[in-house]
Amino acid sequence: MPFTANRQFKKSPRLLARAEGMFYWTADGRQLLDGTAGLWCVNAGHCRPKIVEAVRRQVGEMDFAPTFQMGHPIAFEFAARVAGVAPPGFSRVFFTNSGSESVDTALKIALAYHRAHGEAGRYRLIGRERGYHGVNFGGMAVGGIAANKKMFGPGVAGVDHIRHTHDLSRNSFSRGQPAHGAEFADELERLCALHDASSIAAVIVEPLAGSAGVLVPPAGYLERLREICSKHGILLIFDEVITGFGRLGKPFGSQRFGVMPDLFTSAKGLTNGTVPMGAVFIKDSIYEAFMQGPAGIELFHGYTYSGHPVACAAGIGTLDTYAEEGLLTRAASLEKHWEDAAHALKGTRHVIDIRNCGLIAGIELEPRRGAPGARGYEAFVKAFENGVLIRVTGDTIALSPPLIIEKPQIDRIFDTVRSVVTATP
Ligand code: PXG
Repeated sequence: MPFTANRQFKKSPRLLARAEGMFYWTADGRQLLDGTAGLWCVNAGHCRPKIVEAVRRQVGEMDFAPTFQMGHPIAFEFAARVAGVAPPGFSRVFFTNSGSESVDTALKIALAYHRAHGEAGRYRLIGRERGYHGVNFGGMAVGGIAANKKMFGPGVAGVDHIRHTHDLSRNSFSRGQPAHGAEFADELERLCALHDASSIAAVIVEPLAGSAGVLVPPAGYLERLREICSKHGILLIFDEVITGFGRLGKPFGSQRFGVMPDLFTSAKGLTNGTVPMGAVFIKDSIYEAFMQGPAGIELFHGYTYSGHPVACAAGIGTLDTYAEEGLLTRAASLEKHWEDAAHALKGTRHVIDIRNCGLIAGIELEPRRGAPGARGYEAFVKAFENGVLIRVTGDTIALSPPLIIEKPQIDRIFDTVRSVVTATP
């Protein structure tokens, strides 16, 4: 099972059998309030009629069509629609089937772009400690979570990392962007000096690091990264698999933080989690550079299921739902209530930090001595038994509900977290 302790799970399985709106139902019929939008993906809530109907229609009309040297109208229709919600200047989209594939695709586009415009010597890829970019070889290499790498050998050559941005001693209990740490971006200058900037193709970061425990970028940090990348001709890639599609109160994290990358990845909220799909958004000038190259296939890359018709239909139904209900900006109107509810947990037993941005919160618990992760896992199990689905990564509780959530449901999530954490030894 994916990222699951199989033996532990099979002793007492947790099975979800049905979902609607803000709720799941377990196989034995218990209702659960969804505090995690599935796995950060069901931004419009579960089983929304427009999406269900669009998928149903498409699967009956054309189930699959070949994608190499062929196309189908709905893929172009969805590409145009989704580019319409992206920041200006990103009118080109490459479809994949997951966040991991989006990351590896974006890294390959970065390398191929430099070759296309005469800088084939740029081959290095820079990631960040505590970054999560999925599980394929490229994403694993630039990722910065040690446990994700340790079983799998040396991986991709030419990769280095800048330090993470977590700084509990200066920034604990920050509301929104922490005040300290813009200077952590200067590490990129150090790597430019070490490796020679002209060998570096791209830097990839999550605008807000999700899986590593909700690390909000310090004020000025992303601006600084952008500045250094521009200065040295390095492409900046934002991994927006979690931050995309309204999670931070704007359609994309780049818009929330006011810093534009050169490429960005997405998945999850792209189809509301209904059908697996990812997309890489590409700055127009990068696309144009490929179109100046020799005749033939400009980017030698693609998947059987790139732009799968049923996924595109789900995506169109998703965008319709987001638009009708204003969901790509709704988090902004709930953010104050969410932030206050989260920070009201300050002083709760075991809680050593609370972080928030948009409709995301991270509540860090002090690890139990000699058993890191145990306290977080027990809180998760207790919350599940109490009818609320939360997510833990190590000892940090990460909350990211569907963007249709109502204020009383926000209160219920944090009340439950308070009681289960308090009751955890
Ligand atoms: N990039 C980022 C930033 C992600 O968060 C991926 C890439 C990979 O996506 P796929 O679709 O290949 O899984 C992710 C995935 C969690 C959690 O609870 C986060 C993810 C997946 C599962 C659990 O933190 N993020």
